[in-house]
Amino acid sequence: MEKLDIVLYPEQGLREVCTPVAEMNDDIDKLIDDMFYTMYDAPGIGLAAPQVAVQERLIVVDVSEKNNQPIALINPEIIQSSGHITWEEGCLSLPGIYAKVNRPSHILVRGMDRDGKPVEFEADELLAICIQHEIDHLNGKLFVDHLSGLKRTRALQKFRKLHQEQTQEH
Ligand code: K2U
Ligand code: ZN
Repeated sequence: MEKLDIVLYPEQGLREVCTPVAEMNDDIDKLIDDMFYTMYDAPGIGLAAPQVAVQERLIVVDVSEKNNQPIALINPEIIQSSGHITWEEGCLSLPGIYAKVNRPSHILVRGMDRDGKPVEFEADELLAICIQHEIDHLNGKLFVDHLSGLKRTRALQKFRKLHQEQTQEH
């Protein structure tokens, strides 16, 4: 297991549409282990491959209290969505920035598991939010992109200010 570096905004890779995983192999399997390790260490409840500089369609999530319900999804797609939910989101690639985001509260998601088997399941509430947040990453989208112009501008200005101070401190 290896802790991977998490890519920070405005790295270009966070704005790219990621490539589908062609086939399961040992490299992807190790990457999944390293992504879970990195996510739990952050700590976080989700992580997408482009956040660790891998431009492939792979996400890991675990929204359980005890960090014991890991879900790895390869080439995930949202097949159906319904309902509405507002949640104060953050992002490991935009540390220190939080904002309320509206998303569908119920989704039907399809993909492949780490054994290469097709999976399809329904998700609600926080699991639905987390999977949507991670699939956004695979499409080069960040949670701040769901905000209105002024809120988005203010959030990114705050991030730049926070981050510039850290850069200048070193
Ligand atoms: O993709 C990421 O950056 C990890 C995100 C996932 C996420 C954000 C907002 C809402 C749901 C999932 C977070 O940084 S994980 C951090 C976190 C921890 C507890 C609750 C919400 C977010
Ligand atoms: Zn994120």
